[in-house]
Amino acid sequence: GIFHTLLLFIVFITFHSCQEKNKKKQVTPQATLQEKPNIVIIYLDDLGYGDLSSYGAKGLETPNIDRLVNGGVKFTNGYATSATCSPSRYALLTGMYPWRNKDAKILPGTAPLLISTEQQTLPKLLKNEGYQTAVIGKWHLGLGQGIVDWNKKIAPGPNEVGFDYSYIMAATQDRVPTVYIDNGFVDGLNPNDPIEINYETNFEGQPTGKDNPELLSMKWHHGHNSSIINGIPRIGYMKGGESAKWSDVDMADHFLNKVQSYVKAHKDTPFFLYYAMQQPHVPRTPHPRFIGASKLGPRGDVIVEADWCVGEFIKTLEEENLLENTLIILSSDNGPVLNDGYYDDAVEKLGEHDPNGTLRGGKYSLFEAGTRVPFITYWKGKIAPTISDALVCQVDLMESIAHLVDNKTENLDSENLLSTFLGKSKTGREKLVIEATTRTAFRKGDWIMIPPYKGPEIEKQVNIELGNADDYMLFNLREDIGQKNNLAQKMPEKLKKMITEFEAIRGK
Ligand code: NG6
Ligand code: CA
Repeated sequence: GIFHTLLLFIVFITFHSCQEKNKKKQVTPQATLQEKPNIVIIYLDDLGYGDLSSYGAKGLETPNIDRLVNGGVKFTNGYATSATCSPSRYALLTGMYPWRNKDAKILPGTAPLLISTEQQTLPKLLKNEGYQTAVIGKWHLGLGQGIVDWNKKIAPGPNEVGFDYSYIMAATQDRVPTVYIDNGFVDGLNPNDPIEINYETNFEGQPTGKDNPELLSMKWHHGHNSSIINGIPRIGYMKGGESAKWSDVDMADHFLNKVQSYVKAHKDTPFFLYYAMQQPHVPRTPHPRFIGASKLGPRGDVIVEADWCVGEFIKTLEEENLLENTLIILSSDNGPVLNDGYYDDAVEKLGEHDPNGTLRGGKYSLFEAGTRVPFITYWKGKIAPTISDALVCQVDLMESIAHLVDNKTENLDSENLLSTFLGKSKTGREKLVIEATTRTAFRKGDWIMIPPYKGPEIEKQVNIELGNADDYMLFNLREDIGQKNNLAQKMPEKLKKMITEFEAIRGK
C-alpha cells in the first residue's frame, strides 16, 4: 500500500539525484568545447580607437576589456564599415555594405526597419543552426513599417529579422522615445498614459530644451533641444508614457542585468547574444558610483562604467562555466566625438587623452578615426593572445561566423576571415570600402584613397575633419598613420589604379 509507494518514491528520488550529480561531473571543459560555442558581440557606441587603456588611453583605466585585449586577438586594423551608427549596425548584422542600401543613414527614432525581413542576417543564420538569439541594448535600425503606434506591438523589429529575444532602446539615448522595448512591447507602459512621438512638431504645452532652459540638468550645445526627459533635452518630441521612461543613470545596470539573466537562462543551449551598450554616446550619464571614475569627466566615466559592465558580464560567463565555450567579439560602431551636442566637459577635461589614438578625423569622418575602432576577439583556451595588423571589418563577422558553425552564405561583401579572427592567421581582407554619412573611400593593402567630396572640411559643431576635399587624397597608412602626407599628386599611377578598383566595387 502507501508504504510501498513511499519506498519506491524514495528510491526513485535517490536514483535521480545521483544521475543529476553524474551529469554535472561529466561536463568537463573538454566536453563543452565540442559543443557549438556561444557567440557574444559586445558593441560599444562611439568608442574611439584610442579610448581603451590597452589601446593607449590616458586618464582612464579599462582593466576588464584589457583582459580580453591581452588574452585574445587585438586588431590594430579593425574597422566598422561606417563612421556612424545605423550603417555600421546594418553591416554587422547583414554582412552587407551599408552603402548598397540608400536608407542606411543615421535614423530618426521613428524610422521604419532598415533590414528587410526577407534578408539574410547573422541571427537568422545562427537560429537555423540551433542557436538561441538575442539583442539587448541599443538597436537604432528602425522599427515598424512607417507609422509606429508605440502603445501596441511594435513590429517588424529585431524579432522579425532573427532575434528570438529583444530588449532594446529604439534608437539612441538622445532620441525619443526614451523607453525600453521588450520583445516588441514598451516595458512598463501604463495604457492610460499612451506614448505619442513626433519628430517635427511639439505637443501642446510640453516643455522643450529650447524654451525651458530652467528645467535642464544638462545643457544642449547643438541639436538636442526638443522634449526634456529626466532633465536632459532630446532629439524629437514625446508625450505620455511616464511610467515607462528609462532612468538614464541606471541604463548600464539595467542592460547588464538583462544580459546576465539571459546567459543564466540560456546556458544549456548555444546562444548568440548581441550586447549593444550605449556608452560613450551622448548624453553621457554615468551612474553616480562612476562619477569621477576617470580624469576625463562624464565621457571617461561612462567608458569606465562600460568596462565594469563587461567585467561583470564576463564574471557571469565564468560562474556559469561558459567562458571556455564562448567566442567574444568586442568592438565599436564608429569613432569618437567629444562634443556631440551637449556641454559635458568632454572637451574641457580631455587632458593628455587622445580618443583617436593618433588617427585623423573622428565620428562622421572618412579619415581613419571615423571607422578604425578597437576590435577584439577572445575565446578562453581557444584563441592564443596576439596582436594582429590584418585588415578586418565588422562586415566580415557574418561569413566568418557562418564558417565557425560549418555553414556559408551567398554574401558578396562579407569575407570568411575565421582563422584570422581566431588568431591562427595574420591575413586579412585585401580591400575594403569604408563609409561616412553616405560618402565612401577605398582601402587596399596599406593604401587608402579618398575621392573628392563637396562639403565643409571641418564640421564645426563637433570640431571634426570630415574628409571632404576638392581633390583626391591618397595615403600610405603604414608610413603615415596620421594621414598627413597626401600622395595623390606624387603617385598618379597608384591613384589611378585605386580609383579603377574602387569604381569596380562601388560603381561610378
Ligand atoms: C546626430 C546627433 C548626434 C548623434 C548622432 C547619431 C544632432 C545635432 N546630432 O544627428 O548627437 O545622436 O546623430 O549618433 O542631433 S550615432 O552614433 O547613433 O550614429
Ligand atoms: Ca555610434
